[in-house]
Amino acid sequence: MKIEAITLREIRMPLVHFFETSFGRTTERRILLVTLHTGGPEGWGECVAGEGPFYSEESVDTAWYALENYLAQALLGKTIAKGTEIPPLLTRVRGHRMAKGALENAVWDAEAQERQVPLARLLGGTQAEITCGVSIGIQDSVEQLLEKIQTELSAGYRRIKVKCKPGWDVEVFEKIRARWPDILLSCDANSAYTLDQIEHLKQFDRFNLLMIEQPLWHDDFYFHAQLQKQLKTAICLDEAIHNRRDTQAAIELGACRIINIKVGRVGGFSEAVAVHNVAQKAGIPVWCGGMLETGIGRSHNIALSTLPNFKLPGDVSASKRYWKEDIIEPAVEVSPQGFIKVPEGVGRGFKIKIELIEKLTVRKKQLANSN
Ligand code: OSB
Ligand code: MG
Repeated sequence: MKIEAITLREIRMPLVHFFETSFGRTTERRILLVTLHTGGPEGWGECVAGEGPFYSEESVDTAWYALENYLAQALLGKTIAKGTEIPPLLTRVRGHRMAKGALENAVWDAEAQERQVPLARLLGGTQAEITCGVSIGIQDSVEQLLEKIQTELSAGYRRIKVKCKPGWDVEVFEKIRARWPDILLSCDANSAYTLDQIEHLKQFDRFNLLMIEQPLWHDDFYFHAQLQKQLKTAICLDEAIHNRRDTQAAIELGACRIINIKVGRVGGFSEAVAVHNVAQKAGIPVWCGGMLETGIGRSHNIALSTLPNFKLPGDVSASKRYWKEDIIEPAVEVSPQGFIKVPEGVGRGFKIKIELIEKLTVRKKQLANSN
């Protein structure tokens, strides 16, 4: 495919319900979408950067800056056969993984259409359905949290993950376990603790949690390894894993027993598959994380989750948990048993609702080579 032009656009979409983590509350998403114009099929990618640099260093605005000034320029006018050709073209720019991921994934999205295969198959996927969990943010009261958990269990979700932070942890887990002693339950701290709180963190072992996600610093393996030695509960790393080398280093150090893969956090599908492979070789299960994506990112997460070492339920859930109306059709749906059936059609398997996207667009820029 020849990359003839690239459109960057920002859309705004209010969340059905606010989402709160240890680093803050989101009520409306700003989402950067990338469209690749190739002469053939159009490729779409979603940048998962947040509104501010709180989950990682990136934000919608830094991603726009990197894409407009450097990353798009590296691809415009080039003829590309495969998504795997993209990372070497972008390595001159350091970091900006979420921006790079949006661009690379748009190439895979177009490539799957061009080759007339499902995106899941192009990535090497083998699973026909994926197992779904939910991530439930910090609520205004524990009662509200319990109500939300009840709703999600009734909808069929097979793993409940609750966000936690000091003051919203052990007492909350007590109440959850009192009502549901046996559900698959995990927690995500988004780096809310330090090693000084090790005695407190050891109390988490009482609740038979599937894992505790990123309890310590966002950029740390060493102290997570120390913590893991003293905890029965498996540590899962999210923020700290940026690539396959991090994966290997974290595993060799004993910093985690599980890895969360977010395709944007590692810079695109090529690196996500590489992280998956390193973990698989080491016998470490992975699962697919979420970043409050619209249907475009969601469809890409579904495709990635079909790889064989995605052995634990992911944070890939139904469109309606986040959006009144999603920007793809059909919307992503989860069966009453808690599975998403992977689309068998060509490409991402969901159509783009371009009219709706145009209505939601607050800025848009088409980039093309002048020669
Ligand atoms: O740490 O997994 C996280 C959302 C925003 C930023 C970080 C995280 C999350 C989630 C949401 O947990 C998962 C989802 O999209 O359902
Ligand atoms: Mg997380």
